[in-house]
Amino acid sequence: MFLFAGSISKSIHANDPPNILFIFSDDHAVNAISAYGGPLADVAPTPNIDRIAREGALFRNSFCANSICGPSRACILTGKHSHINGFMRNSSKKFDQSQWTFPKTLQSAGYQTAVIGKWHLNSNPIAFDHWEVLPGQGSYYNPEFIQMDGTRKRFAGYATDLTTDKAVNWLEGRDKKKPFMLMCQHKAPHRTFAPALRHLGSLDGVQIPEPKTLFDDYSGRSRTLAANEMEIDRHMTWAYDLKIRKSERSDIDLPSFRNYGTPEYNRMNSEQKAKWDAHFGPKNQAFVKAFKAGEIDAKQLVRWKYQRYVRNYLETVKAVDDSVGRLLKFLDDNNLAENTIVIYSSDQGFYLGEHGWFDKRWIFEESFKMPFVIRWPGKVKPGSRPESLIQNIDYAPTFVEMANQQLPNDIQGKSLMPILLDSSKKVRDSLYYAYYELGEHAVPQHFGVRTATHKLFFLPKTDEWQMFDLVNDPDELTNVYGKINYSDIQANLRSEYDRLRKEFKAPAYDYK
Ligand code: SGN
Ligand code: CA
Repeated sequence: MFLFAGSISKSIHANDPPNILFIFSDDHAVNAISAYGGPLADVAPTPNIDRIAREGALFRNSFCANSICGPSRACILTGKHSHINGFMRNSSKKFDQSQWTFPKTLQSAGYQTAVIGKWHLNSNPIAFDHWEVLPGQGSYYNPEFIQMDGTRKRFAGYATDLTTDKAVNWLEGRDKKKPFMLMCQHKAPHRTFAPALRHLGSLDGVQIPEPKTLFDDYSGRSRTLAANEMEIDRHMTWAYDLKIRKSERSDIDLPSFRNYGTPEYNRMNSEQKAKWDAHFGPKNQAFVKAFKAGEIDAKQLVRWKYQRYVRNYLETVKAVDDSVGRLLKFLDDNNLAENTIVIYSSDQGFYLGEHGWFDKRWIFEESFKMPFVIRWPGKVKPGSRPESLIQNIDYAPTFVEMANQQLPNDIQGKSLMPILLDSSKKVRDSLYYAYYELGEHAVPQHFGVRTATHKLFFLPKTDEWQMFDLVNDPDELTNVYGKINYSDIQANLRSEYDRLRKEFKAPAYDYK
């Protein structure tokens, strides 16, 4: 069929079920995607993700239902909130694979299905003709992948590149008579934000703009914020996060929150270590020298850490963007671009210094948001910018409708098809959010609602309500809950919150 050229091949394609290429990363904040136009737009190295946004739609109001890795992935597979799909926390025992997932429907409809890269659901994938996944969080350098026979195999190289190689290999060898659904899921740019060696230094000399809230003092909001263990200032670890090993700083007194060691460095071979050291060594020496000379005060230290953190993070993003470029080129070169839907998304957002933080978990914008850009030639208008609130529970019903299949009737998400065909459409007026984790980074459980203009959430442990006016206070610095001039809005949000909890069958609070 690929012998035909131009319009003939197009018309044949138009009748075929579309292929779905879902490119997914871990902890990629919208602020680190140039096309989103945020404060880092000039330095975010994402020309290929930007290309998807240019040739398709970019959803500005895209959110997760639970801002943490495994739970977000479970929401995507099932189209249901965490308390219904059962995977409420990263530490949840096992993803219940007996329940409905969208790959099951696509596979039985004749799609060839594959997932490659990060899975993180304490189980082996089901309903995929092919899978090859990282164990747990996986490693950046010379990582292991779990094979379909259950064994682990170590591969030389860098996780993002290897994941892409495996995705391209699978596409090349697939059964070309069937449509495909491929989930290419990167570990990057998750902590420890370790770039491909070829990208080390690619942002040298670039000053990363600081967020307005880098020195947030957490006043005017829940007292729990100041107790979170995710501050660049107090909780970033020297070797693990900031890449200054003990041997490079042993003679200076730098307080360290915890010592996680250097697991990624230890995985490298001597050639890889040499490249790493050539990049970080002289910079670390200069930093230690300046620190010893008393040239760096407390505020400057936070600024220095911020620069190093976000530079590494963005350099890590660069290989993810390369991956997108390679996959788009594969589609172009193989006459597949016309009939393949391409999506780029990430499991949640991430703080890039906003509120002085790294990590995620909170319902605050930077970690609540998920990137969502989609190209679908002939259906999605190039350059469109839908405003509708969307959520990760919507992906499964969307994929099922794309494949023209039937959806079970207990799915909580909504198909985005109406918006894809007409970007002025909306699928909902409010979103429900629930975060259930218990330990790491000390972010308390919380549950909330967001509309186009406001956000309200509840912290059961401290029995606090928080409310934010997103129009007048986009950085979410002032809790307006209980303020007299917000009483009508507050009452509306409270009843919307109750309505959503009822509609979604949310369980009672349990914060032991
Ligand atoms: C790891 C990280 C945390 C991170 C969680 C969850 N610590 O535990 O910083 O918040 O993952 O991330 S690390 O020492 O292992 O890097 S998630 O994206 O998988 O949910
Ligand atoms: Ca994640």
